[in-house]
Amino acid sequence: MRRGSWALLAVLLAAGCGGDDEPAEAPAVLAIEATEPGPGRYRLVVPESVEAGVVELRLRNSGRERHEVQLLRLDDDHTVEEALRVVSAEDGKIPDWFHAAGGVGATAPGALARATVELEEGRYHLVDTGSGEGERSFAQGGAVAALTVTEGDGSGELPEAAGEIEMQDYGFEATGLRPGVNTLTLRNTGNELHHTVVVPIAGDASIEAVRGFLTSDEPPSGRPPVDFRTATATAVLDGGLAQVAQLDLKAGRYAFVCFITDRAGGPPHVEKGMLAEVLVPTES
Ligand SMILES: [Cu+2]
Repeated sequence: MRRGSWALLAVLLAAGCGGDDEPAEAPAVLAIEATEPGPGRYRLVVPESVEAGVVELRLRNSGRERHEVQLLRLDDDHTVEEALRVVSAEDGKIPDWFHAAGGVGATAPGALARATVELEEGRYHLVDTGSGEGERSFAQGGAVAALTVTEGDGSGELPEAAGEIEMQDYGFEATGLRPGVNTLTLRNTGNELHHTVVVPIAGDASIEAVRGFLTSDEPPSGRPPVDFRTATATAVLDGGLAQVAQLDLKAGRYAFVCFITDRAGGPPHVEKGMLAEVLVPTES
């Protein structure tokens, strides 16, 4: 069949379906721009408020580095400076007033990335926890923005996604992954905070070699079994939360890893077994 007839078919289906149904309510859109106003200076530009409910985040990266956005909801009067100290703390403790509410993963310069989150009412901050080649995170360089989520009717649901990554205490279940840009539900069904760091496994290295590499204090010898240059990561989610995000994958073997700690502190979750080998099959 020629391409043209597929396009025609799509038009016919669109015209023929759903005539009697109300159009699905589109989620509110929160436009975010990551900018670099000067050397070592970073900004996130975002509206001051949005209504509670399902919100589509659209991150436009106007800078030259890869940028990402993590949403944090802070209870009481806790400040974003305190929150950034939690993120970089050595002891790994995560206080009860600190909530990770998802966000947009690392986005290439010039690109527009989307993610959909469910936001409850509260005081939020957007922070860019990436750091490029630098020592300081972009958030420490100024990429921080406050966001008030106001009372809303809480309506709407996360959009349907073709695949899912479930994060548990302490493991991953991935379904429906394919080569290309995947739209995925990211679901934290555990009690602790989790994210998914997606790292290609090098060559025919075993997942046990990856585990040894990631959990050993010894300096690595020889070729690393994973390639962090092409790694990507999802935003962090509190236990019980879900979001939809895009993940660009190639066919092949990946290690899914979580480096977050328990709220009580302790080792990163990879040391509690939160590491999985995931195969993205070649499209049949
Ligand atoms: Cu975790």
